[in-house]
Amino acid sequence: MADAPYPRGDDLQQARLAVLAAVGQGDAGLAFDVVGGLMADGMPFDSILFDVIAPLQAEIGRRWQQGDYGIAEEHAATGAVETLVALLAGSFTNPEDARHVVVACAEGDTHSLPARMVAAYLLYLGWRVTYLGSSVPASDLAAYLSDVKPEALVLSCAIVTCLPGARASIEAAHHAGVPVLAGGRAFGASPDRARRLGADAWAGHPGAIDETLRSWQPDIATAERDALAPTDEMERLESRRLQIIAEAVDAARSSEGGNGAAGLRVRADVHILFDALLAALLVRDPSVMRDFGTWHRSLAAPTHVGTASATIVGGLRSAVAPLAPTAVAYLDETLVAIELSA
Ligand code: B12
Repeated sequence: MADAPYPRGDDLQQARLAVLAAVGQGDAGLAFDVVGGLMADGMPFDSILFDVIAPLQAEIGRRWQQGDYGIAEEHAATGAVETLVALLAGSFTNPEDARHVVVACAEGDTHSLPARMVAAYLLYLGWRVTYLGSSVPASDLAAYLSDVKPEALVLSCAIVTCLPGARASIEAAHHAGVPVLAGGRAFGASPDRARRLGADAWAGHPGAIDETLRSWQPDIATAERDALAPTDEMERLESRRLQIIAEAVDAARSSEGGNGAAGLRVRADVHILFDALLAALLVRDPSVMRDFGTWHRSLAAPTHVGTASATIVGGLRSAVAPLAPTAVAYLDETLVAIELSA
C-alpha cells in the first residue's frame, strides 16, 4: 500500500514516526487522524496507548533532555499527545452503573499525561472513570472522594520527589473510606514503596490494574497502620529546610565557582535533591538516591533539570551532616552512583 495516507497498523515503528511527526508540530488533530487510520487497520486501542504513544512520549523526553527540543517544543509536543489521548478517551461512554474509579496524580505531581493514559485505558476496559489530572491537594481530594465514593482511587506518581505527596493523597483517600491502587515510575519496580506509603495495592503496568481491582480485598485500616511515619531525622531536616538549602547552595557554589545562571541551576538542583532525599527517607529506600544519582549524571547537557554534578550532592551532604546520619549514608549512595555512571 505505497499510496496509503497512513502507516499500516502492523508496522509499529512507522506508526510511532507518523504520530510523532504530527505531535512534533503540535498538531493533535492530525495525530488523531493518523491514529484513526491505525485503528481502522486493526490496531487495538491498548497497543495504540502503550506501544505507540508511550514510547513516542519517551522519545519526546529524550529529545528535550538532549537539547534537540527546547522547553516550548517539548511542551507543544506533550500538549498535543495529551489532547490526542483525551480525544481518544472521549470516544468511550460507559453506563452510569459501570464500576467507578477516580484517577489522579499524587499531590505535587504535574505529570498528568501518564495518569490520563491510565484513565483512557480503564475507560476502554469499561470502567466509569473520573480523571482529576495533575497535583490534587490532599484536603480537596479527601472532600471530593467522600462526596463521589468511587470504588478506588487509582493514583499515579511519576517523580520520586512527589512520593511524600503520594502519601498525603493515600491518607486523604483512606480518610474518605476509599482504597488506593498506586502505580507510576516513582514507585519503582516492586510494591515496596507503595506499601510503605499505605497504598492498598500496587501495579507495575496499567495492564494489571483491572485484574487487581477485580480481585483485591482492600483493608484500609491495616494499610494505614502499616504505612511508615516520617522519622525524627526527616522532621529535623524538614524544620530546617530553608537553612539547609541555603548552606548547600553556598557549599556547591563555592566549590563550583558558579554564579548567575549557573547559580540558579544549583539552587533548583539542590531543591530537587533535598526533596528526593526526604522521599527516600520516608520510604526507607536508599535505591531512590542511587537511581537519582544515575539519572542526574545521565543528563547529557545542562537542561532545566540540572547540572549533573557531584558538587550539588556534596553541598547538600555537608549541610545535612551534623543533623542526619541516614541522610548522609543515602547521599553517599548518590555519589557512588554518579561516580559509577560517569
Ligand atoms: C512531559 C514531562 C514533563 C511535563 C509533564 C506534562 C504533562 N502534562 O504530563 C512537565 C514539563 C510539566 C514536567 C515537569 C517536571 N519534570 Co518531567 N518529564 C516529562 C517527560 C518528558 C515525559 C513524561 C511522560 O509523560 N512519559 C510517558 C508516560 C506514558 O510514561 P510513564 O511516566 O513511565 O508512565 C507509564 C507508566 O509509568 C505507567 N503508569 C503511570 N501512572 C500509573 C499509575 C498506575 C496505577 C499504574 C499501574 C501505572 C502507571 O503507565 C504509563 C504508560 O505506560 C519525562 C521523561 C520521560 N522519558 O518519561 C520527564 C521526567 C519524568 N520529568 C522529570 C523532572 C525532573 C521534572 C521536573 C522536576 C523538572 C523541573 N525541574 O521542573 C518537573 C516536575 C514538576 C512536578 N513536581 O511534577 C524527570 C524525573 C526524574 C526522576 N528521577 O524522577 C524525567 C524522567 C525527565 C528526565 N529524564 O530528567 N515533566
